[in-house]
Formats: sequence, C-alpha cells, structure tokens
Amino acid sequence: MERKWWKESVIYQIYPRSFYDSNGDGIGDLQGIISKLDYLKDLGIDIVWLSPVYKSPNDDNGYDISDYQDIMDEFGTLEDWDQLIKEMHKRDIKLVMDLVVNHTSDEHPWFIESRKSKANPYRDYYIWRKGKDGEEPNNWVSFFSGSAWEYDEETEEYFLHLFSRRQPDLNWENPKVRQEIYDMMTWWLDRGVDGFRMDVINVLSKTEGLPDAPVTMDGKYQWGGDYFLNGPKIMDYLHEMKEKVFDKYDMMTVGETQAVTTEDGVRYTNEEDGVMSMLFQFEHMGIDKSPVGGNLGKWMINRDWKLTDFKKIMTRWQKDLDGRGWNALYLENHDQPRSVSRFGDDQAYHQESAKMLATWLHMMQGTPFVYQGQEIGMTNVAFENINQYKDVEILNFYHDQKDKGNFTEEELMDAIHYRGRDNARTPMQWNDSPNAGFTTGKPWIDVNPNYRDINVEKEMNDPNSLYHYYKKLIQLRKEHDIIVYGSYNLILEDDNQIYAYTRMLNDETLLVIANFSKETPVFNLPDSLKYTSYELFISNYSCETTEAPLSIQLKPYETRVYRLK
Ligand code: TEU
Ligand code: CA
Repeated sequence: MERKWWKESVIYQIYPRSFYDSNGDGIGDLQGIISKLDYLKDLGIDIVWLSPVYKSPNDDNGYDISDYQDIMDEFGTLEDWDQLIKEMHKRDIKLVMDLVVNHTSDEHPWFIESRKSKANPYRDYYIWRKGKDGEEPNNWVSFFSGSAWEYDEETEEYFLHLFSRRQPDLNWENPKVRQEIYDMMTWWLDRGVDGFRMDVINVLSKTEGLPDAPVTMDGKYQWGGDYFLNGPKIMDYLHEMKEKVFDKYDMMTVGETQAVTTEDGVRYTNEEDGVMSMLFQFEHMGIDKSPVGGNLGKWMINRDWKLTDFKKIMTRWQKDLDGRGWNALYLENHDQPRSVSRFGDDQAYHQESAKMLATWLHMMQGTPFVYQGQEIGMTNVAFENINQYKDVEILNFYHDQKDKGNFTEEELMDAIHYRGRDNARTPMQWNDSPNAGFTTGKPWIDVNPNYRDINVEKEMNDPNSLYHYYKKLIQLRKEHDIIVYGSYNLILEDDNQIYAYTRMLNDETLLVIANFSKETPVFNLPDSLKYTSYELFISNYSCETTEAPLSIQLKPYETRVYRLK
C-alpha cells in the first residue's frame, strides 16, 4: 500500500460560522480562524477541512453558493483568505476546501439567467421539467422535506432541488457545467488549496427520465435515492474531474458519499482506477435511525441499537478497504449530533466516554477527522424553543411535520434534540467568559449553556483533560506506522459492551480495548494474543503500564491500547 501524506494526517473540520468571531458581529470569520491556527498546530492537526466560505445567502449556511470564487461577506475577503492559507502553510497545515457542486444557490448568476427564459443560454445549466397533470414532474421527496421540485411562474416549469428549494441542482449532463466547475476548482488549486471535501458527490448523476420513486414512506413524496445515488454516469463525471483537475496536483479529496457499500468504497477510492483519495460512508451514522426510507428515517430514533451491529459495519469497512481503498474515520461533523451525547455519556462519564470514543476511532485504519469542539467534548444542546434553531433541515422538518400528526410536538422536539444538525453548530466554547469567548457580540445561534464547564481554556489547563488526551492520540499516530498502515481484525465479536480489535504490521500487534458501556464487564485476553511483552500506549484511567491484560474488569467506558510483542 502506497505511503501518502493524507493517510498519515489528522484532519480538523472547521464550521466557520461557529468557530471564532474576530469582529464582534456574532458570526465566525476568516480572521477568527487565523487567530486560532496556533491552537490547531498545538493540537497536532495536519490538515483543515474548511466548510464553505464562498459567497452565499446562507439558506443552508454556505452550502448554497452564489459565487464560487469570492468570499462570503460575513466571513471576510479574498485577501483574508490569501492570508489564511499563507498562515496555514507557514505552520505546515494544509487546507482542504468544501466543494459543493451538486447545486448552487438560487442567487447564483447562472440560475438567475437560467430562470429568465427557456431559450436562455444558461437554461440547461439546471434541471427544468414541465409539470405532470398539474403537479411536480415526479414524486421525489427533498432531503429537506417536501417536494424536490419548485414551480417557477416565469417560465411555467419546475426545477429540481434535492436539498432546499433555494439550492437548485446543476445539470451535470451539460458539458459546459462540468467545464465551469473544473475551471473553478483549478482556480482554487492554483491559489494554493491542498484538496477538496466533495459535498454529496455521488448524487451528481440522475437516472434518465427522472422516474417516479416507489412508495416506501407516508405522504405524497417518496424517496428517489435509487435514481440519483451512485447514478449511471457518476464514474464518468468523476474520472473526467480527476483527469482534468486532480491528476495535475499533489492534492487529496474526500467524497461525502451516502448509501455506498464497501464495494462502492473500493470503486471510488482504489489507487489503480479510483476517483478520490478517501470517502465518508454513512452506515454507522444510520445505526440509531429507523429503516424508513429517505429523510424521515433520520428523525425516527432507534435508541436500542446493538454494539455488535456497529462492530459489523465498521469491521466490514476496515477489512474490505484494507489495501484496496481508504476510509475517512469520523463520528461527528456539522451534520451529525455530538458523538459523546450520541454514543458516549455526556453526564456521569463525560470525559471517560469521550476519551474512549476518540481512542476507538483514532486507532483504526484510515484518516481520522476531528470536528471542531469534539476535542473538548462539546455536547448536544436541547433548546427549549424551535425559534432558537437555525438549520433549514430542522425548520423544514418541524414545519412540514407539525400539522401531519406523525409526531407530537414533544416527539418533534425530542427528535430535534437527539438528531438535529444545530447540535453541532453551537459556537465553539473557548473559555467561560460570556458567549464562551466565541464573540463579543450576539452570537448568530445560542451558545450551549454548559460552556462554563466545557471549554478550551479549562481543558488546556488540566493535564488529564480530553484535549490533552487528543494531543497524545494524534502524536501516537505520528510515531507509529502500525496505527496508520496496520491491518485491522475484530476480536470478541459477540460482546455487546466491549469493542476490541487488533492492528498488525510486520512483527507488531496493537490491541485496542474499548468499553462502550457504563457497566464493568470483564475483558479476557484471547490465547492467540498472549504474547511476552505488553506496552501500554494510552488509557483513559490510570493503570499498570506493563501488566498483561490477561483478565481485567473494565471500568465504565474504559479504554486501553497495548503494543504486544
Ligand atoms: O450533506 C448531505 C447530506 O446528506 C446531509 O443532508 C446530511 O446527510 C443530512 O443532513 C443528515 O440528516 C451535505 C452537507 O454536509 C450538508 O451540510 C448540506 O446541507 C447538504 O450536503 C447540501 O449541500
Ligand atoms: Ca465576525
């Protein structure tokens, strides 16, 4: 397996709106990020994935772009951006930008032109269709609730928007659209960008004829994923993108790819004829949702998922891509709830369970992603009032479902508290001053009230904190090739509390033990792992460093990593 810088790195995701506000307008910005680069360097971060900072009306907080080659007013200017990348590269931190090319904002000049008339040269930059019997062209549901089509009075046709009605889908069948995107990508790479995180990259190709979806959900609109996920021409488009853009640079790409199998993962990321460096799969992110199709499933919480099922998913991705592709390892991001609240215990065992989750993730094969605030154990937030929420997905879900009767008001709020994307979008908690030190103004979204207990300053001052534990984990990856390149094997497959696995490279073996429960199960070392020497690399409780873990009663959420020889 080839050595690559992006395989040996740890990537930190910044959601700029909520990271740090430098000018008191309550919104994070580029100068704010620049002022925190030493913090990132100190943590040991190699690469930053920056969520979109391009001009945008912020219907979807920047994932609705109105100018791909200029900076959103609230975030600063292109000069600020040039300073940011210069300051990053000075610190040997690479910058991966967010590439959102399935759709633009409805304020993008291309769309403003396209909707003017059927004869406009930009008309087929987007996907326009006549209605059918006075209704939408087909029955697809949007990711953000309601129909995936919006009627436009001016030209009496509908346009497709898989996401919000202000995010019209680009028509990737049109070679002019594809070339415009490749030119834009080249412009950013020539400006110094080191790679792209590719937003919903496997929905670009839609099935010819845009057929109706089968009925799998309540209501009028149905999940059309079979007709746009991993679509018929997706590999053609991505091979063309690779040949025309990626192959000209020493860069990395990470695809955000929903509904992919590990075989898709190999097809997309293998080093012979793949089309991206690595990918975010979503199977583990679906472990606690109902199997109802489409976007409604996410809001129907399955709280009694089994660790054995979680192990099966992650083991499949580890083994099927070993030597054949590359995983992006993550437990949270700007679209997902906070992992310590979702998979750990954000009350009694907050630090212990967050350290366990971090160890479990960072010792696997792949590139680990740290989402802003994850390194200090930021948690979900339960805002009392729906008006405190800002996310278009949450608000559309709430208003779409409120009068339908599938959920009571309490169930709606419970689902939003558990799963809503704003859980991950409350301002970064820097210290215990007002607004957690994020802004001197009024924050664009309320701060999580627990910022006095959970903040960067407090954790930096506590040598036993989660923050210092992350520093150690990240440092271990830099020191030991086995953590990057070693092969993964699951042990204790049927244990529903302990997740234990090994990594093997040459004559070395790592043993990773992670108690995913607040109980105290006994870990018994399998005979096959009874070696002669045991070196403790890291643990979240203090324990003997050379004692063999032959049979240990684990503490709640206890984790340990040993090198066996
Ligand atoms: O997310 C794609 C996506 O599927 C999300 O809608 C996510 O899976 C869902 O919110 C989970 O319920 C990308 C971006 O990460 C997201 O922030 C954008 O809203 C979306 O694409 C549209 O650009
Ligand atoms: Ca600001």
